Amino acid sequence: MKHELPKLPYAYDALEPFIDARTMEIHHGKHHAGYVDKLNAALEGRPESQKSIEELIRELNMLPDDIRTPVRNFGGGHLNHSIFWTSMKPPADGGGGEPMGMIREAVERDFGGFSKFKETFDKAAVSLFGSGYAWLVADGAGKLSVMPTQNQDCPLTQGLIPLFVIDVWEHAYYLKYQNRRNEYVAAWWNLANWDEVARRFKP
Ligand code: MN3
Repeated sequence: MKHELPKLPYAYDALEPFIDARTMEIHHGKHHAGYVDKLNAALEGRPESQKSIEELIRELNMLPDDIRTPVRNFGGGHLNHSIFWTSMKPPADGGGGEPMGMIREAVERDFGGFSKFKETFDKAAVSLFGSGYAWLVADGAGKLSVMPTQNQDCPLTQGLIPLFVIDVWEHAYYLKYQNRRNEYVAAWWNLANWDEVARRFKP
């Protein structure tokens, strides 16, 4: 089974002005595509090539030594970007705003309110040193938390369920925002896909 670059669920320019089309084109068409190619190359001829990307990342620490690092980096890159694209929705289609229903209730219960959640998430995204991601995750009991991960690590490896994610590698924002990661993170909230969070959240 070959892993494939997923099609974006919107056009490259659909997240303008918050994320520019050129950044999206390079990020999806070059960075993400590169991870998929390198993952396929690392798994070629191996029995692990039959596993889904979710299985590989969930079972990362049980993989044979010689493929664990490429799966961690390239497989993580593939899965994390797949989650990142669907964590966003064009503002014209209802991206942004605040969650409703069950997610709203869980956010209020576990963070003490939406603004406190947002503050925690912003801090994780802005203060992460180097390259990585900030995540909203749920544990097996449905309790929400925010966590940063370094490089291409994914919360799934720790048994957590990723609900949404912001990519804070420089390639995600540098063309438009240069070193102003805080401005990118602030703008990103206009794209938050709460419908996808609700779909992934199964307490
Ligand atoms: Mn990226």
